[in-house]
Order: sequence, then structure tokens, then C-alpha cells
Amino acid sequence: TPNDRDDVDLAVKTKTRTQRPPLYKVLLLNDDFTPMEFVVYVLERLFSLTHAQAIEIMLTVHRKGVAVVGVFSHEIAETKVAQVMELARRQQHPLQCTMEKE
Ligand code: NFA
Repeated sequence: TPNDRDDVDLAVKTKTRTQRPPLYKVLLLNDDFTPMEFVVYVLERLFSLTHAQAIEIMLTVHRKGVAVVGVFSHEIAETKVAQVMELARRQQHPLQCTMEKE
């Protein structure tokens, strides 16, 4: 049957997108003083990396100046940064760790 008012049948489609929480990269920065073995220890202990992975990331930071050590929710990233900074402070190493939105 002819429908002279097709417009009444047009569905209005609105795209509903799933909300994902923003993720944050935790970055480790190079310096000239923090011992390599301390950086490896921190990476193993706080980022659940194997010894080989920890050495690899430490050497990337050493050569390139900075590397991403993990990607986390805002709260977990903040905690990781604080833990790295606290371990470094306790040993009086100048190691720096920061986070940035992915
Ligand atoms: N560059 C430091 C050294 O030669 C090692 C280091 C690596 C420091 C990664 C900080 C981060 N002892």
C-alpha cells in the first residue's frame, strides 16, 4: 500500500558508544646517577616484569631518555608513580617517574 508519509517510518539512529576509562602511560626518565641495578629492581618489583624485560626497559630509558613502563587506570598509574618515587627517595636516587594520558 502506498505510504505518502515515508518520513514517519524513518528510525532515528543514535550511536551509543561504550564508555572506556582513560588510560595513563607511566614513564620512567633517565638520569646519570641512579644505578642500573636499582632501576631493574624497581621495574621487577613494581611492574611485575621478568628480569629480562626489566633489563630491556631500563636500557631503553638509559639510551633514549624515557620509556613507557606500563599503561594503567588513573588511580593505579598514580600509585605506581608514587611507589617508584618513594623507593628512589628512600635510597636517595634521583630517579624520576611520571604519568601522562594515553
Ligand atoms: N643512566 C643510568 C646510569 O648510567 C641508569 C638509568 C637507567 C637511570 C634508567 C635511570 C633510568 N647509571
